[in-house]
Amino acid sequence: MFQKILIANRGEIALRIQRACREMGIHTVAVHSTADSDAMHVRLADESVCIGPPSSKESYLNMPSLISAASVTNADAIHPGVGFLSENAQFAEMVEAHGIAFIGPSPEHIRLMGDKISAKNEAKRLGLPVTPGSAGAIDTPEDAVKAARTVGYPVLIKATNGGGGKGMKVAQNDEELATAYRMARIEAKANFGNDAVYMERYLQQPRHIEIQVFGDAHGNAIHLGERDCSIQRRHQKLIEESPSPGLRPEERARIGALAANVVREMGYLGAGTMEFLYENGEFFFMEMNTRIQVEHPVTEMITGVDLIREQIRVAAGMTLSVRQEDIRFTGHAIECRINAENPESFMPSPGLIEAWHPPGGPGVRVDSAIYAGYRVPPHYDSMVAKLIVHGPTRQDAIMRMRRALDEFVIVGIETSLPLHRRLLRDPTFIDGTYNIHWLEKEFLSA
Ligand code: MV4
Repeated sequence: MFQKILIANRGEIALRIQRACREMGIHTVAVHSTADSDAMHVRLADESVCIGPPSSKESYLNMPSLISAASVTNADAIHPGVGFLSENAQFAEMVEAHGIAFIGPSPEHIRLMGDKISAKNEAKRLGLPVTPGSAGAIDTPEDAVKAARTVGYPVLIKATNGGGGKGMKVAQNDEELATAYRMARIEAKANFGNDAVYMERYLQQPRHIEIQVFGDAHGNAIHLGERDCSIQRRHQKLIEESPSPGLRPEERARIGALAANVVREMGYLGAGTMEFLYENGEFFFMEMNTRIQVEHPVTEMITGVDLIREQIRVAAGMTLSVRQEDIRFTGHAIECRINAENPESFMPSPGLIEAWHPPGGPGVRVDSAIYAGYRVPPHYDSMVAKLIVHGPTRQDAIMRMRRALDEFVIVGIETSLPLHRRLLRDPTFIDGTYNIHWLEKEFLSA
């Protein structure tokens, strides 16, 4: 097992990883920008190294700085956390080349899944249902029209190296397709430095359902059920829950088994998430994230499995500590992401935390790196806390979340707490019939 892990991240996920390390008897190294000298992840680590100025590009994304920090502290592994370099194949390669373990899948698997066309082809080859679409990249407007004949309108043009919805364009007919195709290529080039695009059938009212998967280096592969992440605005998730209120247990078992089989066939190592669109009882694979995700706590709450601990174990060559048949899905969990932002305009609201009183009590978990007197810096993601609740039923979890949101006091900055308090009282949220468009098209525009 590793002696010392460098955590190449900040905020609540850096604390989450430190906690797992401490419970495993592993020393931790924090890294931080000059804007984060007072951050909780620095205070709680065994050691810390300043890796650069405030801008992420020069600090948390600075590969040579991170490798040097690991070398001078004698760290034997690096955990990349979420965001930043967590899905950067080149970084994973560089870490390994320095004789340091990268806590994540192989660079080859990161690369394979980073290209959305190769990810989809691999998923299809290994038995997952995929969205009907073009066989590969579409190189000319004429080929786009041809592809649309077989795919069927409405169609969606997506960037091969895309993510976060950037460079996606819908077209209802040949005329719209000409514009959509051109625009998608321009946006893809601008955002991802690569103008390759492909086409899919556009699903109009799907839910976003993702399956947590895990593999070890001994041929074991498991799934840990789904998370419903349909409540999102501009591709930023606000609420995640498990189980999905739109899924039957047989459907979970079926798609979960298919997802775990892909992991086994690929020889995939570590945590992964397979994202699907779900519509009219059908799943369509979209992409695979090759990292731990922000919303992993909802899965931990219903399965009792410590996902960060499993990541560390399998990266060190140990087996997964649970087999599929040991995994029980118990009760219901909901996570609300609390951001430092105006609850109506969604404008960031960094600044001094004057008072901080997180909720507690049965079935309540708060993952946060905030404290009273802390100044939320303007340079990074605006999420300041994840509030996660667990209860025997979805109804219990909703009542518990309402109670916890009402207890939560954050003074000094604007937060999304008031928005979540309204959401947890909305009839459509309560009946669980929402889809990916509900928040923006109905809740926020009402
Ligand atoms: C889609 C889709 C409908 N049909 N693909 C958005 C982000 C990117 N990862 C994939 N996305 C979508 N792909 C087909 N064929 C609708 C979306 C989409 C979406 C997906 C998940 C969560 C929220 C979303 C919001 C808008 C569009």
